[in-house]
Amino acid sequence: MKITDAKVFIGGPGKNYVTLKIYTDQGLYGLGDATLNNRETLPAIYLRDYIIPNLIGKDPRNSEDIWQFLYRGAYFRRGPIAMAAFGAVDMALWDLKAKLAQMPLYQLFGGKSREGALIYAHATGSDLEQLLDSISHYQEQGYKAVRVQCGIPDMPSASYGVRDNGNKNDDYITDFSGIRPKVEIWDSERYIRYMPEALAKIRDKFGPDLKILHDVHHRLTPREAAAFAKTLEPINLYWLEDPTPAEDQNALRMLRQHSTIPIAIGEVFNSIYDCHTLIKDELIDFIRVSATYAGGITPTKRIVDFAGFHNVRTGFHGAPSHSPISMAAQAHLNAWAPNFGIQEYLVLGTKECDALFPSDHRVENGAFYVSDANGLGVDFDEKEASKYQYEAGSHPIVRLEDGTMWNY
Ligand code: KDG
Ligand code: MG
Repeated sequence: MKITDAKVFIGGPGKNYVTLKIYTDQGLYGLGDATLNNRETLPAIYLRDYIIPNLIGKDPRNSEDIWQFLYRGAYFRRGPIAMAAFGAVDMALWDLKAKLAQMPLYQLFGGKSREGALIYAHATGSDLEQLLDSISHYQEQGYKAVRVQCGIPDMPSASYGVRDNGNKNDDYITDFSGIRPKVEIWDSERYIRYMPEALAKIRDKFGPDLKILHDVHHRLTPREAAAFAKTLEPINLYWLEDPTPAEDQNALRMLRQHSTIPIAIGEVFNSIYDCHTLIKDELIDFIRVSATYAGGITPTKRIVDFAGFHNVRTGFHGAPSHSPISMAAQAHLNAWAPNFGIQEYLVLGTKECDALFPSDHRVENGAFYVSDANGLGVDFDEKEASKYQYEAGSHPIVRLEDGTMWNY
């Protein structure tokens, strides 16, 4: 069996999905995702200029060797651009492998450990009242878990993760008006003062069963995060995400010494080496890598297995920019993983997205049910794809009130 060709597509309904399609001499094709939010053209160029010419003629069944070829062969290793490109190839090869075996992909990992996999949505509000309404909206749809983000009184700009367009499933994190980012102003003191009170009111209103998650988006210093985490303990969060900058892994050591709050981190990690110390030293409770940025299913499955040795559960990234192909790859891992925790989920919900990526995966009552179709169980409609093209977008950047750059 040989790879005969591969193509990269960029675009989607209000999102710049980067989709790889690998063709073979047996008529089967595999699909992979290389969407690197706000830098989408870069993995696409890596795929087109280097990777695809090297794939032609290779046996797609040798997915491990092809992954090692891409990773070791690059010499200058890692980084999100390269790993997203490798991730797309790896997903497409697993898709092909499972199609060849005529099985849903999870069967190749060891079958299902569960039926529905718990998911969480993003509830947001520019103030607490709006946030409470947004949480009710998701609860009414059957969600058992929500990430809650809220505007902070007297903060000059919206705080992280606050939508200004209700509860729609669009990529509200990206501003598609151009490549130059808007500026948001951040104040950690006001945030630390207000957020515990807001979270306590949420717990009071929704009772003990709602799983409440909150994302700090890397904005606190280690000492601030430790103090903040201690005050949140009575609220019983499901997790506190990215409390400190992801590069400073010692920060979590400090946090652990001061608080028992569950910590989730890893959406910006792109290799097992980024996760290694945090998992081995049991400094986190949930690992948040995504199958795209971590380099595909092959390395992500290794991370999941390693995490399992240390009681760390999965909580894969699934931001609004996340492609249904990457989500399908994660859904198969979620169905299998003995140490599954939760899945962030903001993909479906639009007719256009379902038309571009037809699948029988389904969401019901706050859980994701993986399709039993062969392979990843998601297709890609090229005719639909021809309606879309790349649109430049950006995340906001963040500054303190005196103009100092801060972490987005
Ligand atoms: O592109 C950036 C997003 O992926 C990120 O802001 C989303 O923090 C995020 C989350 O938890 O989904
Ligand atoms: Mg996050």
